[in-house]
Amino acid sequence: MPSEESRRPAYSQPIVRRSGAVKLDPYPLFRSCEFAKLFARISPSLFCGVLIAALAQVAAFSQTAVAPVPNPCPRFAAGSVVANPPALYSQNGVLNVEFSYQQTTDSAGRTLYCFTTPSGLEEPTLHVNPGDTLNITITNNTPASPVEEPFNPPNCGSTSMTGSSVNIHYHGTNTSPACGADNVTKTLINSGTTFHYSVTFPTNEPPGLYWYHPHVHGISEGAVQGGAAGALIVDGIQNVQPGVAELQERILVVRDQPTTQGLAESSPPVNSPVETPNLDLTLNYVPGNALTNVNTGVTTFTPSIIQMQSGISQLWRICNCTSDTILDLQQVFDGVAQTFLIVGIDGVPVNSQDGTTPGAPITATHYRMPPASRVEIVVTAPSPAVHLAQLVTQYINTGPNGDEDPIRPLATIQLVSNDTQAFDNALPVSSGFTTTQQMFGGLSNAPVNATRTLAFSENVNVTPNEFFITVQGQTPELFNNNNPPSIITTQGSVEQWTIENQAEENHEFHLHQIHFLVQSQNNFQANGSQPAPAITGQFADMVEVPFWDGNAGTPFPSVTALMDFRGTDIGEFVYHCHILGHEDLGMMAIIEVLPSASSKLASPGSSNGVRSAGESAASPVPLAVSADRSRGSAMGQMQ
Ligand SMILES: [Cu+2]
Repeated sequence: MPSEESRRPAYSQPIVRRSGAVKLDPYPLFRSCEFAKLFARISPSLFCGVLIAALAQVAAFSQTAVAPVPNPCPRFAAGSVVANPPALYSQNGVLNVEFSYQQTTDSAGRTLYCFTTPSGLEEPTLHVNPGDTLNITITNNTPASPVEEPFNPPNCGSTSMTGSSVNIHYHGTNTSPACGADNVTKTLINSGTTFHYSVTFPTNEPPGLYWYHPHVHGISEGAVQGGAAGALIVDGIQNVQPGVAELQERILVVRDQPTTQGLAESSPPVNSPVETPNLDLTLNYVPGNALTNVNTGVTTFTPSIIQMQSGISQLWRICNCTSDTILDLQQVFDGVAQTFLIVGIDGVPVNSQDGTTPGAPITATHYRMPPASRVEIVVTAPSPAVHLAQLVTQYINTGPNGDEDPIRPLATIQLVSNDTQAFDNALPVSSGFTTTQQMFGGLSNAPVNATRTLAFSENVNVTPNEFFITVQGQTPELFNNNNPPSIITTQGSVEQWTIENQAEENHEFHLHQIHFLVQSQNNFQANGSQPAPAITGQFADMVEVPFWDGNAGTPFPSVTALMDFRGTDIGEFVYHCHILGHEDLGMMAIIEVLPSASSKLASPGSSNGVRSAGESAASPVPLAVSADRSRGSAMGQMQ
């Protein structure tokens, strides 16, 4: 990485950076690759990534334990320049990775978690091509803790969940939910054990930004807040969005963590700037440094620094890799929201799946990001005449029971005359679009085999609160890994689901293994929310359903989507709210996709009528009154 002295800002920065702040260096080997610039005119990050991947392969893939690394989970100081994460690239169809899962405690007393390679790369961006296989050997090197919950057979890895168990979800990927692949319902990797993942990507996997993170029910929020999450990229977006070919790629991973002060968030929510956020944000591990004046209640932030050359356009691949925080991103120059081009949503190039043409970008001035969502945008650097250029997240009204997500700057854009940092380009030249890349092609015109209504609901009269996601007609039940499926469908089917929110806070719908086509966002305005821009008509794996206002006469907000089970993925997997604090407290359930060869058409869906958009929400799903986690009578209603 170039020294700070080599970077001369083209204009004065209004943000004072804390002098003398200690900057940790999480990526020593990656930086040692800077010599590559002396020898290679290709992207230094590409060169280094290939080198590192080659070294990893030379190290011989084995089932032996991955040793812990010293001084794990380093983080940057507030106000640091944002660097791309280190990156690993597949070679000859395979990417072999070794991860040590570790934890430490920082100076603010927060527990940090990380996936680190033996050479010290923390949460590297994992690059694969469609059709590639990603092999990860992971050893859980965190301290052991007592058993909390035995898992019924069939097991995958360890057999009982503990407070230090871990597994990995390959979020958004259309990969198998079998043990050893993208399985979270049965996979447990306990302290001192080693597990081998082999995840094969479909040959028509949409090229774009995905991510990986721990997904053990009950402790996923803490693990993701601790920082154990990284970007996963299926390369080739330029083949579907030719306009991005040869742009510099910047990977921006937004994470969240408790504030250093550990203050409780403002309650009830008030508008910025006089509010205390639920959680602090970090951008590529540079913290936002939320500091609240306890006398005035005013919170201030320290933006990180993104350096750009004036006049240049870049592809920003942004992951909301937070545990709980909703973002509403905007690029603001001297108070004016800038127009940017959206080229990908949740890993799928926009406007790319139906028809015979490559994708076409969508213009927007802001983009709403539920936790776990991704957006890929083309942005242009400010001109030298701009005094303050920032990437901000707008204030989010998450409802009376929701978290505090205030307006705050994520980064200040600093103009430099010569941007010498490593970018993340893997395939800078388009090799051409083919319709075989349309994994979800024709979905909007496919016959619908079943319709279902699902509801988010809460019981806020108990501590901790209980959170449910329930198929209409069933009894709300807290998630348990031993629960049977709540929905059974068949491979090859297309279903229309309406997910409604009966709670007075926002929830964020996620379904593993497949994407869905967002058809409509219903009753948002009636409850004081606005439909999210750009997402209707696109394929997503995350969608937000905002809060219900609590009035019996107001219809529940809902989202209607087409669920695509025509792919190869069969078996059991989950759907849930991706505010992980809600998921950990029960807001998750299991779906089973039977193989198409089965003669049993198990889908009962057509009996679950979809509430029309204008229908009054007169009869919310009753809240469960007990936390009985055994198989309840509700399961008898499934089939
Ligand atoms: Cu939720």
